[in-house]
Amino acid sequence: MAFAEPEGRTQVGIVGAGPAGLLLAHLLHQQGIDSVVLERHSRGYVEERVRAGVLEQNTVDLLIEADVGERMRQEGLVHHGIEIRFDGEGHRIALTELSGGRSITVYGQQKVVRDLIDARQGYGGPLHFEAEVTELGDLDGEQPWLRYSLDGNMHTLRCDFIAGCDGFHGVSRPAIPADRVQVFERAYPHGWVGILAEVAPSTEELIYAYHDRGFALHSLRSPTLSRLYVQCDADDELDNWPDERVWEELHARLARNDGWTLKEGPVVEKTLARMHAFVIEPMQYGRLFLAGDAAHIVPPTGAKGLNLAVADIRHLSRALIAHYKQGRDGLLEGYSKACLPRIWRAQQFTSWMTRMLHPDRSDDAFRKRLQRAELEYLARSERARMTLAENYVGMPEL
Ligand code: RFL
Ligand code: PHB
Repeated sequence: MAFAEPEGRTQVGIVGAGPAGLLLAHLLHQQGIDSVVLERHSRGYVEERVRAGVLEQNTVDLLIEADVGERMRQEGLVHHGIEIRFDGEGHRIALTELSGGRSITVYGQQKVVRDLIDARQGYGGPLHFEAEVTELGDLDGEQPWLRYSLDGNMHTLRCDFIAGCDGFHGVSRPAIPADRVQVFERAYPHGWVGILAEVAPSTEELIYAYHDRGFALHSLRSPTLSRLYVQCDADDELDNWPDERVWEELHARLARNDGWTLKEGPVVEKTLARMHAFVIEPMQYGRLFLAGDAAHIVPPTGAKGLNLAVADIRHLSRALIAHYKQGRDGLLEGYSKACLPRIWRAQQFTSWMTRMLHPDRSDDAFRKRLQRAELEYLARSERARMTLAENYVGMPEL
């Protein structure tokens, strides 16, 4: 490589300042390992981006262990159950009781991101915003490098390892030769229109609702902010969803026979997300390691995406620490193998939740009956609810 441009060096080059990249940088720093984080968007953008809200027990435990859980402990809402609603009736899944004492915490992803950025800036760790990585090279050599633009100039960074934490649309995954990996993919015919509304949540626990008009979800962010979603078609457009239509559908789909009502408030954010499942195997090539959405995507129905990203980083950080501290590379070599069982468990769980809760225009009468039988089984059987609960809170041993 002969680029006439400023060169830098670090131990681990990290592409992307989402939860995966930021957490990795933090865990490495705690062990004295250097890294540089490069993020193509501005700080304001990544801190404001509204996304996930449900943290599994494993995720919460890791953030606390890593000393970045203080605000989450104060502001996060610990939940012990969720509701599955259909035919105007609610059915509680007692998550904690059915999972041997585990719970979930509702805490916005952008707050996790903000806590990690604050921690990184607190000790002056290199973290560059508006720094877009355009190319990765020598991934199967001893000294991989990446090129990025910053302040109108191109730079190169030589690394021992590169962590591709740049989400589904990043540059890291496409840098792996296509014949060295296998891709597993499924497009769903559904999307979700999501809103953030300035109104006290109308529920204490999350509500997942099945309705002939489509799925709806009532989630929350704080005592004064509600997060709500309605199912739409995958090829739908946000323009087709003015606020009034979103509320109308939410009222209809979340209706309960006992007169429960949904409170409305000003909509402060609205997005449309299409559903997609994706896994790349293996999640590594030479000295490049993929983590989080760069390596896998799940539909949001099981609330797993962020939690899987954190679980990948748990493995990757341990593997890099073993390399630098003990000179042992077994964990690095086995990184992908260690992550994949959890990823496929989450794929199966979210695929099941998605199929059970989303009616599809192309469903025939037989499939509709199967869907109903599945929901009624959940309402009747504690064993069925236990299966949902242990998957939803996350399985500690995976
Ligand atoms: P991210 O968060 O996408 O971060 C990747 C970062 O990389 C940057 N980047 C680049 N930087 C430099 N150079 C380049 N060439 C770059 N290309 C990209 C991007 O700008 C970005 O900042 O990936 P990460 O860290 O892997 O985190 C994954 C999670 O964000 C994602 O899985 C979750 O948000 C998914 N998800 C949910 N997960 C949960 O666990 N629980 C939930 O309740 C939940 N709800 C959701 C969700 C995702 C949703 N959407 C919008 C897809 C609800 C929704 C609606
Ligand atoms: C959210 O609060 O944004 C949320 C909650 C549960 C999900 C997906 C998203 O399954």
